Amino acid sequence: MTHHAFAAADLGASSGRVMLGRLEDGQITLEEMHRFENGPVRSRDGALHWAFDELAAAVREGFARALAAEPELASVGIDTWGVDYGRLDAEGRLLEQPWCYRDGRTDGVPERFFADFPADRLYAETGAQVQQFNTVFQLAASGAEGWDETETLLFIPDLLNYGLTSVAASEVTFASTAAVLDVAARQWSEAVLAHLESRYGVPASRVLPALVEPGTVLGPTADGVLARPVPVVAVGSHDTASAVVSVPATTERFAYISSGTWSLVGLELAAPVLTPESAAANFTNELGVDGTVRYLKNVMGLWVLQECARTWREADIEISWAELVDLAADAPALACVVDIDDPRLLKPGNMLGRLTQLARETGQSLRPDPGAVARCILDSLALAYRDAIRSACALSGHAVDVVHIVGGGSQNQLLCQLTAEATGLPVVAGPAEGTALGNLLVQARAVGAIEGGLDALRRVAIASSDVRRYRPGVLPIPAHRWDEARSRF
Ligand code: LFR
Repeated sequence: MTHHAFAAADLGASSGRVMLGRLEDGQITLEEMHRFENGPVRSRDGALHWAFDELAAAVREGFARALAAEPELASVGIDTWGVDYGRLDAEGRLLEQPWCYRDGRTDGVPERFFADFPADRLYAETGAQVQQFNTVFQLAASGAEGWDETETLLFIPDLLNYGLTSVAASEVTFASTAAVLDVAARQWSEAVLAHLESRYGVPASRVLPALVEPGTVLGPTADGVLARPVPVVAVGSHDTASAVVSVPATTERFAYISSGTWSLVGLELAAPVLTPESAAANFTNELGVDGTVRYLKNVMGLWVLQECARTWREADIEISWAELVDLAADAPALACVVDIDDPRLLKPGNMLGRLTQLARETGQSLRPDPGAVARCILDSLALAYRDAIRSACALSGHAVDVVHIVGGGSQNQLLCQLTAEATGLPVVAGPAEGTALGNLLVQARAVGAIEGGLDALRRVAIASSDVRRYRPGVLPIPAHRWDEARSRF
């Protein structure tokens, strides 16, 4: 049987990995080649940046190992978290380490931006949710400095691809997270680019490269990058776009949760929803593979618990992730719930204090022990998933009868069960490495090893994934208790 091999680099905001995928008999098996930490680095002046050169070296190292393990490696592809970018000079050198989207430089920027480019106009054009960290607001915050020296602006995966191939291109699923695309046309928005130039001195139309759709073969790795040239595929280079490809769905009537640092909760649609109601609910229309739209909401995700765990570690309270989830399972249900999407939870720092404050503002009290805190976060996440799925269906007119959870969070059995309980829908959890799998699937098709549309890719995803099923009504938490909990904030 013919076998093909590909390597996927998947970089999240808290860790990165390079996975080798072997495709044989319609099934992909994954083998981890490299795993590394990631996280914003605080400079002396307090600003948050990414250590880009280290990330690029780690990706290269992972690809080198994959090529050593599979000398016939057919291609490589990269996906990363959204919105962030770097600026290159005429020699292709980075002008500065890329800013991290959690930096405070965009505080208050959306409000100022909307004073002369109204929010409803931006939504009608780009379909993008308002998150203060969207690239458009980062660019508005960046000031006019450095643009004369800037030859090209590339988003993080495009920047990594450029380092491998010397080809500058902007992959469209990622570009759609920036709020600078005409989302219906899948092209740069002339209106938004012109505004960035005239109002903020950011020469966006000069520095942004041509857009490419996922599945485009950018070219071989440049001489000396790997032991031999290997084709580089622009995959669904926004991590969520790759994750959605991997959803092992058998019908179109599904909602998904891509669960990691963030939880991205939504639907796959054929066209964007650009209504004022959708704007008011702050749903985003990000672009997906094969002309699809990822109609979704950012829910703050396991980030909040990750930050609490970090604080406990710093205070020498050693609790593993599994222990935390066990403690949460034993804690009382819905004792304290908060609006997990409160913007105050976005930045690193004293999460426990902020959760306590959110509880207090809504007349509740949060017990400070790890089990109660973890339970508060997981219950609050499940409530947020319920809201997001219900609103997405109502706003788009697309009905669902199952929720798919992909990504690392699909291994959190308590959260999966709570999601089934809160939504009243069956949950299918897995694959845990969905993003890497989706990345590999798009590569496999780009080099001709799989033929067909998203349904063909998903057949391979189904054959390749171990899933676990959860049905509602297993825990003693009746529906009215979720309604009551939701009414507290
Ligand atoms: C998830 C993700 C989200 C994006 C956030 C910030 O990893 O890519 O989709 O909104 O990170 O970039």
